[in-house]
Amino acid sequence: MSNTERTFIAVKPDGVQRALFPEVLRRFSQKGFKLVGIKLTFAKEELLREHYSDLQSKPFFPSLLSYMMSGPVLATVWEGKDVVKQGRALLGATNPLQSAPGTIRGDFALDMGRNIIHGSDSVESAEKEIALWFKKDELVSYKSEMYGWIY
Ligand code: RTP
Repeated sequence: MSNTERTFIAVKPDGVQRALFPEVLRRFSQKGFKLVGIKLTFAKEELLREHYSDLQSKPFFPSLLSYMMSGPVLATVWEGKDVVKQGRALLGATNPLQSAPGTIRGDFALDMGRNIIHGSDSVESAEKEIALWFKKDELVSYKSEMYGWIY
């Protein structure tokens, strides 16, 4: 794993409406990750169908789509060592009933259908999701002095 690994993290509409996005940005930044892309956007149905293509046959798929289109999403890309796995750990389990206190879902969510945040589950999904949500020129490369302290 290189220190330039990237992941896609999206604060879902409930997380934006509940003003939890500063907390998400704080947790990822303070863990040591570098923000390389960010935008507030209304997700289009076509994009969400692609993003959640593996869930299309699930009974909750239509409600998942309406939830994700119910308000703006804060789409972000983070960079750093093992960021995909570390990001999933910061999020906590998908079902808030199983997400440990101290994780984002464990601290702020009660319901699987309102679980605040999405994070890529593998390096491959991260690459696919980043390309789906961001244009290349919306991602920023820059040197962060904090890396000298963290690694
Ligand atoms: P995410 O993609 O949002 O990070 O979640 P995940 O990988 O941890 O979970 P996944 O199985 O991919 O599910 C995607 C999102 O669908 C909603 N969901 N609802 N039984 C249900 O009602 C149900 N199961 C999943 C959740 O919002 C979940 O995050």
